[in-house]
Amino acid sequence: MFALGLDSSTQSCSALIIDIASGTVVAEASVNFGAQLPRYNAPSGFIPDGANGEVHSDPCMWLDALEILLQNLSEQCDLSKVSALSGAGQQHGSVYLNDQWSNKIETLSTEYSLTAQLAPTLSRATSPIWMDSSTGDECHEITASLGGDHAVCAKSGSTAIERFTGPQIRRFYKSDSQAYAQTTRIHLVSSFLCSVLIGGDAPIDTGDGAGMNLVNITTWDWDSDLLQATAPDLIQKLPKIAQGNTIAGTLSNYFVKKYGFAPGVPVTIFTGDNPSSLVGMGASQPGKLVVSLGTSDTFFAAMPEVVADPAGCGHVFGNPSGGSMSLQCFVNGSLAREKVKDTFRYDWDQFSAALTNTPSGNDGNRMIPFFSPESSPRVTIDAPILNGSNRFEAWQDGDAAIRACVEGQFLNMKLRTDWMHLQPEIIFLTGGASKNDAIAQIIADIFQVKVQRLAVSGSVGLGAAMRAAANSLGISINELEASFCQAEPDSTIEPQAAPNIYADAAIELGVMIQSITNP
Ligand code: XUL
Repeated sequence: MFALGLDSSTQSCSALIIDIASGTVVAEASVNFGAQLPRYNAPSGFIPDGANGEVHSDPCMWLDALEILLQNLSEQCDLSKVSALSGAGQQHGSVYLNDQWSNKIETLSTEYSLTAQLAPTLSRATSPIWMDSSTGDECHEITASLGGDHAVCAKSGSTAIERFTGPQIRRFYKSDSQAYAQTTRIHLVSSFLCSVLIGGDAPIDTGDGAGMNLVNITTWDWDSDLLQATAPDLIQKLPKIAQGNTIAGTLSNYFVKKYGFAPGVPVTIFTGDNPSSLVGMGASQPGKLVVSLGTSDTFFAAMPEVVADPAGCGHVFGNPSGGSMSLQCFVNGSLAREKVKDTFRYDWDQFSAALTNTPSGNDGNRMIPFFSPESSPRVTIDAPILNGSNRFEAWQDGDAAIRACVEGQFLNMKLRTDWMHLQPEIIFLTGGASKNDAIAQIIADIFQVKVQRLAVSGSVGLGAAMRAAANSLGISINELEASFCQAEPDSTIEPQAAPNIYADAAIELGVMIQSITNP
């Protein structure tokens, strides 16, 4: 039994096919938008140099990539063996369709490409994506209409955010009301691609849907106040919201005829890339946290109960495996670690040695390690704040500065995620810096829980394939996790520091942070 998982991300569209019986990945392919589809002039997957913070992509590029990808997969593997399919899309991006859409999508012919048939159904030529920051005014308007940040966050799981789809829709309505009026359907990237695959309108799942500032996280349905604050007649233009285990339909004949899939393959509704990654990392049940160390550091976890961040910095999304998940982004990630390293002209080995040479708690030397405006907590700042010995505060103690930076990052992460009421049993660490044992040790000590590195690559596509297998082939998520989400050998790090060291340090850093957020 094969399950196919698709991942339409910012720079590429990838897929993998898993064989449930052998617990292996049997085929993998990826299409890089910039390199393989240069005619869209989007070297990094989006149209560069947009005005006023606009960042758009051409949805036809995503369709062309899907076709190249399936062609490539069909050359590697007999696609008639695929018996379940699902996928994920970059979150927040939206596709605007006109009154030809519903007919065209049901009558796709293999004589023409997807793009040739669906380009005329777009009521907006390009799609705003998650990198778009042009909607500051619209966020203010939606917030004012609801009565403040707290109200928007309590209802939708996030404050009004520039990249979220509701503010984007409002900007479209305000700037081109005629094209908005001609729009009969608005899809997310995820639900758009799912619709194309089933040849009909697919629902939006609660995971990706919660990234719109339009879905109520208590009812998991469209929220009438948010809809009203966003744009007129919006409810008629949106598909249904559904839980992640919903089967959207079966694969359309277009794909059966063109790529050799068997007829009747069930397609599970798509979700956002982050919710899909939660599943692919083996963390879809509460108790398992994922910390991804990248340009920015990201924290996500299945939540035992639905609560919104009272500080309005975090996000609540639906968990594709049921319930909800949290996501919190820390802008000052790898770049901050690198800046401190470079200040002392250390290489990465010296950076790691500095962590080993200094004690847990860093003799009371503390740093708010923000080199640029931070989102968790929201603060405009351009240089770290140091508190400790004279040498340390004067940036003369390289080893202490490096430990203070890493401790500061993860003490802040602990403080900012307390609202999620998690009871962690394990942290799965991923991303570039996750291989660094000294950083992993500090994370284990601060959270007082064991840290493990997983051998999973492509967790978004894998999560999609696992969801498809769980929903359509009757395989339990536990069984799938045991087969596909393996830890790297010798990758487990147990906490070593006494719990009170970092409990006290968190209080001290909390006071420092409070003084810059509420001066
Ligand atoms: C999440 C977010 C990004 C996108 C693209 O809120 O904006 O992670 O999902 O990956």
